[in-house]
Amino acid sequence: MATGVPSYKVILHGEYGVGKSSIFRRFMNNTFTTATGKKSTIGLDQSTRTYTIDSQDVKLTLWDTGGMERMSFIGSSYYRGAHAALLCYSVNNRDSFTILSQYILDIVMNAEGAKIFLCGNMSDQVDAVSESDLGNAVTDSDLEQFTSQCEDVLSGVYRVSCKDGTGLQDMFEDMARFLHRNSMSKMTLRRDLVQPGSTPERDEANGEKRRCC
Ligand SMILES: Nc1nc2c(ncn2[C@@H]2O[C@H](COP(=O)(O)OP(=O)(O)OP(=O)(O)O)[C@@H](O)[C@H]2O)c(=O)[nH]1
Ligand SMILES: [Mg+2]
Repeated sequence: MATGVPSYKVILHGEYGVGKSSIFRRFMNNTFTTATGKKSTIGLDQSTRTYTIDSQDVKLTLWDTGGMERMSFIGSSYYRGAHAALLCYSVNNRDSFTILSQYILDIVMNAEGAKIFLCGNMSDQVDAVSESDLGNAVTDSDLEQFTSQCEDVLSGVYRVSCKDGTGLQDMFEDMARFLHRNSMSKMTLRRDLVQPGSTPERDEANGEKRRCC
């Protein structure tokens, strides 16, 4: 059995300009900048933080790319081994929201088995204005409709603001908790299936022992 601190890879995904790199920066060193970081739009960034979940240290590694995941040469390493995707949109931009189903398909096709967390960023821009001035914003009923349609696909739904920091740190910790508990429950299930002293099933076709992985 592998030893060491459990580690979970989470990739950022979503339309250009929704705040993926800003989320990454909040994760990395809890900062915010209004300047679009050139570096993050041309390459891959990754940062790791440790959380204590159920009295155990757990590592979360967040990966960011400025839309380069759409290019196949970076795509495979970006998606490879991802335990989860943080699918981002801007609550102030309906287009970034209506395109989410395409991104979900993309994740399902490229990062098989990855959990999907939904993150509506830029809540500061919407919370500050009245209902009648919402304009291009994503409404609560838009979100409710979408999340009920995708209930089975989404492992968590968050609303954050990178500008004022609302919801970010809780979101990261919640993802770490979800991924770790999910992994632990899978291990328990596996242990329950292979009872000590039991004989692994034989392949009926050739009488050989079946490989488990
Ligand atoms: N008001 C406000 N602005 C934000 C927030 N998050 C990000 N921004 C701004 O939105 C712009 C785009 O943010 P980025 O983090 O570069 O977005 P991105 O998704 O990484 O963009 P690409 O890498 O080009 O896909 C920047 O000018 C940020 O300062 C937020 O929560 N509130
Ligand atoms: Mg970026």
